[in-house]
Parts: sequence; C-alpha cells; structure tokens
Amino acid sequence: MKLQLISFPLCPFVQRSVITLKHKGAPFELTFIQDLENPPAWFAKASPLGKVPVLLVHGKAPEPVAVFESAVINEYIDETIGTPLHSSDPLQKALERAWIEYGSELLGMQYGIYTAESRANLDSAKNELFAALARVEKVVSSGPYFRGSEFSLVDSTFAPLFMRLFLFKELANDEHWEGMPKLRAWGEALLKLPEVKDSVIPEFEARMRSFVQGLGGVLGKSVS
Ligand SMILES: N[C@@H](CCC(=O)N[C@@H](CS)C(=O)NCC(=O)O)C(=O)O
Repeated sequence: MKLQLISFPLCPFVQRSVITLKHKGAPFELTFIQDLENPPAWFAKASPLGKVPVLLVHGKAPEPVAVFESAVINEYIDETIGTPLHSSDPLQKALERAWIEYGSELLGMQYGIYTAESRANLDSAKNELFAALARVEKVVSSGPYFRGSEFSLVDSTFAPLFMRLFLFKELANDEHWEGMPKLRAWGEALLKLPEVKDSVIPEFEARMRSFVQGLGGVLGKSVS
C-alpha cells in the first residue's frame, strides 16, 4: 500500500497530516497542487470540495482510494500505522476530537487576522482568536503535549496554528500570551519536534510572509 498526500505548499490543514505521517515514521509521497483555483482534472475528481489535503491510498484496486478532510485522514493514518495516538477511552477520544474541530475554527480566525483591512479590524480579529485560545489554555495539560506526556492528534492539529502565530512578531509578542503560559509552552514544545520542523517546505517562512503581504491587510504591511 502506497500513500500519496496531495498538498498545497502553505496549507495548514495538509501540514497536520504531514506531521501525523512523519510522527508515525510512515513512508509517503507528497504531491503539490501549485494552483488550487485551476487544479488538474484528476484532482477535481479526487477531492469533492476541491480542497487539500487528499490522501490517495494506492492498494490492490487499479484506482487509488481518495480520503479527504485532514481530521479524517489523520484518524485513518492513526488507525492503520504504528501505535495509536488517539486515546482508547471513548470519552477522552470524543473530547480530543472536539478540540480538533475547535482547532479548525481557530485557523479560520487566524485567516481573519491576515485579511483585516484596518487597525481596528485587526485588533478585533486578534482579540477573537486570543479569546478562543484562552479556552484552550483551560484544558491543555501542563505539558509537554496537549494530553500530557503523550503526543496526540490534537498536537498535530494545533502545531500549524502555533507555527503561523509565532512567525509574525505582532502575534508572537502579543500581550495576551501573558495569561496563557501553558498554551505558549505547548506551542514552543511542538515547534521543537523534528516532525513539526520538517512538515513545511524549506522556504516556508519567506513564502508565508509574502503570502500575507499579498493579501493586502494591515498585518502584511507590518511584515518585513
Ligand atoms: N476542512 C478541510 C479544510 C481544508 C482547506 O480549507 N484547504 C484549503 C487550503 S489550506 C483549500 O484546499 N482551499 C481550496 C478551496 O477552498 O477551494 C480539512 O480539514 O481538510
């Protein structure tokens, strides 16, 4: 069985699956779609919503099976490769799935920060995201990972968010962090992991900065 992950260079959702695959030490091939607005026909066929990630599972059948949605891809990887990261306790598993869903909402809020067109809108977008993060501060363990000493799928889900938050000085140095010491320590621990460091393209930081500048919002104007 060969695994082929369909990616877009800066996508945080794809990054979650790359982290999970790398954490598991699973071999996989990464295929980039460079223009998501004009994707190749095979991609439109494989991805019902036209979104990445898609995991193509090449098995015995002539055509690969296309699994879509990052959270579902991660659970498939978790169930089929190595030691399970999801808890075997149904209640703990349900809670972790819920925080994974929550993490996806936070990525949407982060995008609102990139696109805010005035200082007032940027401040309000930042306040919204940090208020949402404050709820995570209440449930995250005292470290190093979300659940405690064991890495879980919540960790692969949140690492791309932290990577982007710490990239922009305005967000990394925001005063809200002072009230969220566990969250900050969690993010810093995640970003030290090799599977997280190696989950992006080598020119990630420069491309991310120029992507945000290209969006034309206030944050992009403050990025050098
Ligand atoms: N819920 C999806 C979200 C994936 C997503 O939004 N991917 C973006 C790139 S980061 C995408 O493919 N956008 C293309 C589009 O919306 O047409 C997941 O978790 O996999």
